[in-house]
Amino acid sequence: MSKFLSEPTHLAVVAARFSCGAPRVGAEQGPQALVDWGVFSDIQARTGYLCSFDSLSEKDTSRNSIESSQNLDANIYEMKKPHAVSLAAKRVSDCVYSHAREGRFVMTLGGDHSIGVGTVTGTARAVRERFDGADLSVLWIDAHADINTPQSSMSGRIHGMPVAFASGLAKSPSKGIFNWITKSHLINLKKFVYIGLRDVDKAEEAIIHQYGIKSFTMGDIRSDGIERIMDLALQYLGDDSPIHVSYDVDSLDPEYAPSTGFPIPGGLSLEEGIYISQRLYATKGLVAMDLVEVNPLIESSRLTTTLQSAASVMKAALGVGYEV
Ligand SMILES: [Mn+2]
Repeated sequence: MSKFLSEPTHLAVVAARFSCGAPRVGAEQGPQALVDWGVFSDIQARTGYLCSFDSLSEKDTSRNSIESSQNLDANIYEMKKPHAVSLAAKRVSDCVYSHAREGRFVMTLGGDHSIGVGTVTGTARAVRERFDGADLSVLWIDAHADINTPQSSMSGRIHGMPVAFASGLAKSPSKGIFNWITKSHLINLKKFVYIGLRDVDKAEEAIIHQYGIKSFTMGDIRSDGIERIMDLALQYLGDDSPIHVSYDVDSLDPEYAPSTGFPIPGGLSLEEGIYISQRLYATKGLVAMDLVEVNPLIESSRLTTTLQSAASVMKAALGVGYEV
C-alpha cells in the first residue's frame, strides 16, 4: 500500500478504450481483453483491494468527438486525428484526476499510448492539489521515447508524442488541440525516467539530450543489470514524491508481448518486467499505473501470452506475489 494514498483499498480501474492515436485499430479492445482475462478478480481475491470501473470510449462520447473521429478531423502539421485524441486524452485526464484527488490508486488500461497525455496529467494535477504543489514522479517503461513533437514526428501519430504534450514541451498547436492542458497538469521532466528504450528517433534523441532527461536504455540494462538500473532510477526520483508508472507493453520482448502495434526485439524479459513492478511496489510511493498498447487484433493466436505478461506486471505493482 502506498504511503501517499488516503483510500488505500480502492483500486480505480479506468478502461481507456481508444486507438485514435495509433495507425491501426485494435488497442481500443485491450482493456476488455485484460478484464476478461480475470486480472482484477485475481487482484481482489489476493489483496485487500476493491475495484471500481470506469469505461471511456469514442462510441459513447459527445457529438463533437463523433464528428472529429470522421473526416472533419483534419491533420495539423502532420498530426493525425488531433481533435479525437485531444478529447479522448482530456476525458482520461479528468477521470484519472477525479480518483487520484481522493487518494485512490488509479490503474488505467489502454488503449494506445496517446492516452498517456491524459493519465499522467490527471495524476500530476491531483498530486499538486493534495501535496502542496508537489511534482509527480513518472517512470515511462517503453521501447519508444514517445516524445516527438508535432513538428518532429515522422508519422504524425500522437501515440508517439504523449511525453511532449504532458510535459508542455509541445505546445497546443492550434484550433483548441490539447489547450485543456494547464500549468497544473504538467509533468516535470526533471522528475521523469525512461526505462527500456531501444527504438528512438534522431529528433527524440536530440530532445532527450537537450532537456537532460534521465533515460535507461536496453543497452544500459544489458550491461548493468535491471537491479542496478532500478537502484539508479529510484535514487534519481527520490522517495518524497508519489510515483506514476506508464507501462507500455512493448517494453517487454515480443516473445512475452507479441500482441502490440510496434513490437521491437531485444526487450525486457518478463522476469525483468515483473522486477521493475516489484521495486515500484516496494517503494510504497506508487499511486498510479498505466498498462497500454495491448492489441488483441495483432498476433491473436498469442494474445494469451501477452495478457498473461501484462497481468503479471500489473499484479506485481500491486504487491501480488512475492516481494523483492
Ligand atoms: Mn509507448
